Amino acid sequence: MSSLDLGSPDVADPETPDPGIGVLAGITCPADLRELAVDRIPLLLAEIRAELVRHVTAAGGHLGPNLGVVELTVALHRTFRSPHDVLVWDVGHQAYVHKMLTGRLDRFGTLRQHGGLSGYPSRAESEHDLVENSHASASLAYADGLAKAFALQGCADRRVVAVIGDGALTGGMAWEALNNIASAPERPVMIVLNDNGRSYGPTVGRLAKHLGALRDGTASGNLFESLGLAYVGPVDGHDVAALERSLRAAALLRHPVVVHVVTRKGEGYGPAETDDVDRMHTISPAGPSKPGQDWTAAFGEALVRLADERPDVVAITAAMLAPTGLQAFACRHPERVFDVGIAEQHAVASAAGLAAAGLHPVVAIYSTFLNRAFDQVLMDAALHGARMTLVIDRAGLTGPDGPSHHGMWDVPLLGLVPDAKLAAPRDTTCLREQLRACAEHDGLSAIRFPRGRCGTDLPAKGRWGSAEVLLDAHDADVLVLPVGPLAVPALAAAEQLRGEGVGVRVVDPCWLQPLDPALVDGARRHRVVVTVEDNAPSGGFGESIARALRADDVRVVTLSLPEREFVPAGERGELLADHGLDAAGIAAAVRSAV
Ligand SMILES: Cc1ncc(C[n+]2csc(CCOP(=O)(O)OP(=O)(O)O)c2C)c(N)n1
Repeated sequence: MSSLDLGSPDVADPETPDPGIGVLAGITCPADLRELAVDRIPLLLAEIRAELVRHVTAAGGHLGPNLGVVELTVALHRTFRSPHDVLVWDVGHQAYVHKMLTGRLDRFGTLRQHGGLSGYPSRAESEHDLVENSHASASLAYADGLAKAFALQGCADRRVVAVIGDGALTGGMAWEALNNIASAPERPVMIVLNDNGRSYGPTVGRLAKHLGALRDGTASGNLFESLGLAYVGPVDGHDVAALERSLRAAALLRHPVVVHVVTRKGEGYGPAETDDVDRMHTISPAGPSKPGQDWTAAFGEALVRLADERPDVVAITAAMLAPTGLQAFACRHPERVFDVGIAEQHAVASAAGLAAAGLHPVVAIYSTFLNRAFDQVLMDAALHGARMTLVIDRAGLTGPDGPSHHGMWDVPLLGLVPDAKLAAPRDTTCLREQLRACAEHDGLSAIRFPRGRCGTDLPAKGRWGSAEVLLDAHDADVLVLPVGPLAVPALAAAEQLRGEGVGVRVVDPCWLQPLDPALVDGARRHRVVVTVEDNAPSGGFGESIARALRADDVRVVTLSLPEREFVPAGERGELLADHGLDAAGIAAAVRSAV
């Protein structure tokens, strides 16, 4: 077969004609792709790239990773017979092309929208999707489990193929799985290593160096072969024929094997190829950006100020330097920022080590990924009295990334950690003050804020201990306690209710744990207390208030996300409204309680 690598035309180049979707529209399932004449493939690749760019630049999503796997996805579906053979996509953010080729092209325009296609594989959407967790480094464990099951069930003809990026390969889970996969030569799991040298930014650590040496032929050994895995590659990930040859050769080995595929993130789209920050790993929808600073940037600035005064402050990220706002700190104090790879457990446990030696580590992490490191927070940090700060971004409803990305478990989880303090700022002034207080705390503390813009400051009118009164109403017997920026809809609800003759006091608790006794005392002077939070209810703030007021004659209404349910994708504002956490929902809850 001759090489099909034509060099990707730049779909952003105005000189490049729009290829349409003449070939792509004819692919309704992978079998169509296998029957496609080889000379049609270059046009198919161009059509896929144009569709990716057209839709993702308009609606937002993971552009760079998908542009990088166009040829790889085509080759995988031409070589294997999904769903009989199982393709497991690590993270799943790079599965857009897979969606187009498995019968979802007509709905591609609904990607990541409320009621539309998920931004990750989705079992509800297709029999070709199996794993939708979107938390990195888990694909090899799934593959190991599937291969074990197929062996026991006598389905040895079903191939298991995991596609994992070099970034995801830095995660501990991947290595636990490799240890298992390599020890069973009779179970031929195929690991397709999609090596583009990047996570968001360049992949860090010694493993990344080794992959680089394997890529350019200067490695003195081969880590995978040393483990007992077969190794095929490196193969040009933008050459479909070469990919198909390598995948077939690897399948014929009937042995656990790593196929080392070298790709370029953002391939074929100039603005992505030249984006130094993250190759357009993920982009926002087109349109004017909303005014004001976002929470991540506000945290980044506050941390730089703090770190300028406190040489003991160091920062840790699990492969998300820019997305967690640490870029400015890294430019100013590069030696005080540690990117540990996609390794949240290591991030927290190594932070405990930094703390044990007298530094003050700040672990910047998305709420959903903190789930991975709960044991490290509890045992490695809290049990040892580690003085450290967790900065939890994307807390609460996050939006279009869906159930795996909503930050709805950090409050309940941290509620289990003895002596941990947890703050939720409502605006940037609070963020700065609370970050400082966290860094001064003699133990583990955390601060949580959502995705999006911060809005204007909401000044306090008074204090109840560490809680801040935002709206006082003479003789009010209803108290609303909003968590963090939910102060905004709470104040709007109070305004509406005032017009109806219902007096409402709004107090920002500021610290969700431990509960300030002054807040509890103030709350018990009301007939109705309404708490508002966008996290899971069990172990949430509302539950602690209700527990604290259990012996009092106070009606406590707790507004939160639903109990033990995964929340689907949607815009944050839309989802808040769906769950009664907007001004109208809060006002309605007060009306029915009084
Ligand atoms: C446990 C976990 N931590 C962080 C993330 C956020 N994240 C999504 S993709 C990504 C980088 C993945 O890099 P790689 O596996 O090399 O894939 P690429 O995007 O380069 O194709 C990260 C850090 C995640 N999904 N899961």
